[in-house]
Amino acid sequence: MKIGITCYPVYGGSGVVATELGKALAVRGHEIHFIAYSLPFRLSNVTGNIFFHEVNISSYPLFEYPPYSLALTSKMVDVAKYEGLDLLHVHYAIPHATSAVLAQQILQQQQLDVPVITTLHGTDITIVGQDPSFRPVVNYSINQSEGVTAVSEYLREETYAHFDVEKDIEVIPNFINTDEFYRSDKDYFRRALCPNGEKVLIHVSNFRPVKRAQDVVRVLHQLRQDDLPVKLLLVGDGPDRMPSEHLARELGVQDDVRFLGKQDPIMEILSVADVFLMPSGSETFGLAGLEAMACEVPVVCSDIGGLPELVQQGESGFLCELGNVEEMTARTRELITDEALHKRMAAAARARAHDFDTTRIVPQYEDYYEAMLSEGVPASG
Ligand code: GMT
Repeated sequence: MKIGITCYPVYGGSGVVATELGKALAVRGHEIHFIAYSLPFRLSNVTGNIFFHEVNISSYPLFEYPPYSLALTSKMVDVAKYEGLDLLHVHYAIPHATSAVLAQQILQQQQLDVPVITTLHGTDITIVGQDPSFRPVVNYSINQSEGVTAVSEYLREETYAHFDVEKDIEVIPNFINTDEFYRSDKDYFRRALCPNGEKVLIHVSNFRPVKRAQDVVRVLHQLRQDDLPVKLLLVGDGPDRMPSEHLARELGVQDDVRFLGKQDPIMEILSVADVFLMPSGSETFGLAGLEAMACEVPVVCSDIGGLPELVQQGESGFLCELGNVEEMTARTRELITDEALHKRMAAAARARAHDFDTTRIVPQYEDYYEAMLSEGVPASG
């Protein structure tokens, strides 16, 4: 198949999933055309049957807000027509689904049928998509897509609860290539970070308020109050980074926290960690948690959203009441002080990651594409 994929190419889970999907589909013989405003960050080079089409936006004095969605639509039309795409698969509804639906309608006028599949990822449904300034457009774009997938059961139910969607939403969970993503020996890095053999907690996010990064600093503080030898690595950047830095200083734990900023070699960093902390207020799947689990790092997270579909309570991690720092601290303490428990849960985390291996999940997308193509594109309107 010739598949057009659109995603946010920057730091973020939906872009990672879209990119890894494109790479895995290319390995399976499909021709993949990424359409985005820059090269997706996990797609370092474009080779063989993977192509990249950059969306350029012309500036014009009238455009206080350059219309990216329209430039994207035009690029989709162009690529679909001249590369002969079989379908467009867009990740994150805003504005990708809308651009794709419009592109499809333009192509239909030229007697070209290019079905649109929209994968819903998270805040496109749970937060920003529900804002009155977007909701009618998101609703329309979901309904006009031939196929709609969601990354968890939770997200599927949220979509039905908050939007007027009647069509079936297929749940296809996120995935990871466990052959390429695994814990490796990074002892020199660990010794440099923890010269006295301290345990390592890690948090990876884009530091938006929904990630509750300050709770992670509070967990560290409580553990240090008990004199537990522990360090905290914070990976990523965003609006809550500075408040988290301030909090670390205010609580006097700044020497035990390292803010690493945005990092690409995430597997190497996860390889020195003992516990992954994810106190999020909303999380439809928790891809960062899956990456940690693939590196044998048990997850201590909020018991919300799609996280219970990923983390098995007491086996591969601990699900805690949202915002309950004491509970998260207690669970983390158990993991860093009980070697046998940690060993068992680290192995269970890796085993759980295998359940979401690329080889199990990517064929589900292929089957879904084939079903969409064989059913044909219904006439619009
Ligand atoms: O929806 C977002 O906030 C952004 C999105 C992203 O691009 O990182 O994250 C969501 O999609 C990820 C990939 O499917 C999921 O693993 C994340 O749980 C989800 N984030 C939230 O629901 C907050």
